[in-house]
Amino acid sequence: MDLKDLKNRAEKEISLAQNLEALNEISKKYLGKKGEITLVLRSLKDLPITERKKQGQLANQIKKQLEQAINNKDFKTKEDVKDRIDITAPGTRPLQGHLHPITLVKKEVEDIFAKLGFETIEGPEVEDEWHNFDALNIPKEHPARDMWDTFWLKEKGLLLRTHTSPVQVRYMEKNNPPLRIIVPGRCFRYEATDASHEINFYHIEGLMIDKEISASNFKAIMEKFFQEFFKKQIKLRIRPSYFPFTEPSFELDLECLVCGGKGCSVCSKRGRIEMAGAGMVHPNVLKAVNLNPNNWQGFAFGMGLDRLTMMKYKIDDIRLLYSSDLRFLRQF
Ligand code: FA5
Repeated sequence: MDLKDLKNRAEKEISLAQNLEALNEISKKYLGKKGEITLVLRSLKDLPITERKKQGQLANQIKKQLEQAINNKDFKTKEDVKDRIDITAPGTRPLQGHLHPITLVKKEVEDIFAKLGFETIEGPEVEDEWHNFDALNIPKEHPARDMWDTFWLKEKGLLLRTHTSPVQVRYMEKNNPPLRIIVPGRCFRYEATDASHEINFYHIEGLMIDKEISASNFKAIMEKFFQEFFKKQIKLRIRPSYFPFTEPSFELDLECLVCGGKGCSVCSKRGRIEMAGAGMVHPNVLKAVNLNPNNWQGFAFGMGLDRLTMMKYKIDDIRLLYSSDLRFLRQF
């Protein structure tokens, strides 16, 4: 038998096979029990020894080649290959969002104050004049109203709150001391923006009312908070200031951690940044919520949450926090 001819025929048939069924037929025809190659191999024994060896080698070689050609046969058209799903390929991760840096810091602040016994409270962003000003000892026409550039709403007497201090009043109206709360929240001011000022920013208000509370309680709580928050000793400065709803009033400055105290655009080259306004709650505020200032005292503070975030992550412009720039946000 002409083994080369057999090989050529088989290869041609394999290449023309359109489906698995046809291929199985070909396999049977050449390699099956009664297949052509099988028969050749079986008939070798009748050949003289030298011929047997030669034919045997060739027949085995052709058998292997045909088996390989059958195994490698691919019926897929080009279209099929394109659409084929490779289940072993590594998957692409679905895009997943994450918390904004201000939210991360807000949560951390809440956790630290919770350990110090402060409950987290919220209040409305649209406020009335009584809670934002009058009850905080800032009557109409009082020059102190100019301390906060206000977005007034068309509806009379309503505004976008300029600070979270009105929530102190709202809480004291409904709850009896002793009290320990913090109030994270959004504030709005009609002012020019720069590296450390936005028209929309966040405060964390703090209020502690009890018997025999003094400024040293405030200092101790703030020192503890900053140490926990920055995980290191931070230089604080408490200096006298003025707020109509506290007496005495302070301002709390932090060494600027963006420049390490050298001076930069965030701290206006001062090396320190103003983090919070604070003071001992004014007797008039306690009276406005029907508490007797002879029995109760306390401290309050309003801390800039954005600035805290900037110090923590060394962000050199507050406007980045509101830019929605994914290149910035993906770093957190
Ligand atoms: C107040 O708003 C007072 N309500 C704080 C207070 C509360 C005093 C309780 C006494 C008792 P002030 O306007 O200074 O204070 O704002 C407090 C902090 O908010 C500032 O120290 C600063 O860290 C931050 N802050 C103020 N204005 C802006 C702004 N435009 N952008 C970003 N952060 C600001």
